[in-house]
Amino acid sequence: MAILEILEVPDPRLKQVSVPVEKFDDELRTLVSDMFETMYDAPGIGLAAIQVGVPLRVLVIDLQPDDPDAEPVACAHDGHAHHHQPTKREPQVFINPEILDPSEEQTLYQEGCLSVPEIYADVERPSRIRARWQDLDGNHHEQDMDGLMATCLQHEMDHLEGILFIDHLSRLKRQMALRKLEKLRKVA
Ligand code: GNR
Ligand code: NI
Repeated sequence: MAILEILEVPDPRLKQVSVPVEKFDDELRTLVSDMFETMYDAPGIGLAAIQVGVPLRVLVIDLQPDDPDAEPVACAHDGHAHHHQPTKREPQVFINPEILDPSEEQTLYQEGCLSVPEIYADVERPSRIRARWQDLDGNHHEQDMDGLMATCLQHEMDHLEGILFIDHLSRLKRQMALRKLEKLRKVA
């Protein structure tokens, strides 16, 4: 297990189009477990492989990120005292994901991105989608999604095409966001 470095704008690797996974092997399992560790550490609710420099069509999502300020909960329900995460983790892996029938209805959501730190902006995306993907064993899944899950999956799918959420903004708003990030980096 390892926490990987998250690439940030303007790293050109973030503009790469990621390629489909063909081998469902131990190397893929290690990548996914390192991606979860990196995402929980950040913390974030999603991560695409290209954000850690790997141009494969692999995403991890957990909409229940750890609250870094919360104390681990002591628990003895099975007679043995132990600690567990205060929020229940719901890790989900999406390999070679596709979006089917996006709704015409759009939703506005204030998005952020671990590769564009500390910048938040409203992005409009289809409210509901049907997603198709493979799991770590190569089995296919299909599911309807809405709410934050639909938004997050579309944000992550964009990374696979080399697109960042700021690319959905007007040129003026994108330039303002990138200048703000430059300023924040200077004081950091
Ligand atoms: O942690 C993240 N939060 C988030 C909030 C709104 C919409 C999308 C996201 S994804 C982001 C993590 C990230 O950068 N994934 O690529
Ligand atoms: Ni992102």
